[in-house]
Amino acid sequence: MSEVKMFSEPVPNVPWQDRPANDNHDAPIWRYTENPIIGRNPAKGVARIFNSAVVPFEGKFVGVFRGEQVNGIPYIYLGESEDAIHWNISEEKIKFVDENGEEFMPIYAYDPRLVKVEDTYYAIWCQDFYGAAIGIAKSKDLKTFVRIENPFLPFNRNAVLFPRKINGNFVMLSRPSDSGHTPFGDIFVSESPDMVYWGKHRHVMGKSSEWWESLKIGGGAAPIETSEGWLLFYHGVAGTCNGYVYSIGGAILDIDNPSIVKYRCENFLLTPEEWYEERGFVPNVCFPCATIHDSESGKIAIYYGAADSYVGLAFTKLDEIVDYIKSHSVVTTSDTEIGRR
Ligand code: BMA
Repeated sequence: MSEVKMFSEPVPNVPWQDRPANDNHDAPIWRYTENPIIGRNPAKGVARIFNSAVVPFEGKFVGVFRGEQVNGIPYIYLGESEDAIHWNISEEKIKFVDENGEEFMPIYAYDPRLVKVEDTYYAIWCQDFYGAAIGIAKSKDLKTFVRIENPFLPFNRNAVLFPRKINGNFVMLSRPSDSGHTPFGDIFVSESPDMVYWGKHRHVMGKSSEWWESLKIGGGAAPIETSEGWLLFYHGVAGTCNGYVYSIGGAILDIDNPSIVKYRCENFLLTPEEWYEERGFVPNVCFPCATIHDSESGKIAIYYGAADSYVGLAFTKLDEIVDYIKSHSVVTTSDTEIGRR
């Protein structure tokens, strides 16, 4: 097995369970046996939590959770945990404010990501801006969230920030879309010197001919910096005669120019097969939004929304997943810049 290095802070208390001895899955990624880690009605007024993101914070863990209120409107709730498995979800929505500290709430907010760049945490979500678009807020203490400029024009979803600047700029993946259930979609990357002005837009990768990602794809967890490149867990969607099926895929992007796909796994890494993934508000959805990873041990815990109803947890090891992605890599013309290669 190759020696792959992870460049990030060690997180010795990363949640973990060893791979079961009798696990027959092809990809080296396995579910937590006590899934789902967040079940229905997790807080007063919140019917379901899914598609949520977590980070290590002061020896513990904090997360931003997509909570579907009992009136059906999604919002973002803060949660805290000692072990990153058992979560206390606040009953209050996050109160977003503007630069002057005045309340500034989106009409709705869903599919949040949470990424630390330098000394600041950025929560990024999908919201209404005359249709589906991306919202961002910054926070130093994970208590007060100050909204900053919306990065992109509508329609867009699945914005995922890289955990460090590249060549001096903030870097963000996104997935231009329509304002509905979007039967198309590729991953693009954009840069910003200040988190206000975004440009240098590049295509990263498109849907593929593999059935599980043949309709559309979208960024998932914040990319993990490794000696092989940026390790990206994303979602790929198949359009079946019975609706969309969301699986988790893996790719490795060039470390200095993440619009270049170095490796892309032709196989899904995780696809709906457990009851909490196959059955729920929207069946057959595995939707990754975050990882917690430990650079010392190479352990990676992946947080994913399941069936738009639950939060699931899966595990992998850096060496094993990188080897698997590399040995099943198929990079196609949909992964290259038009007119460049
Ligand atoms: C996408 C998003 C996700 C959701 C998925 C499956 O378009 O809205 O929040 O998990 O559909 O319903």
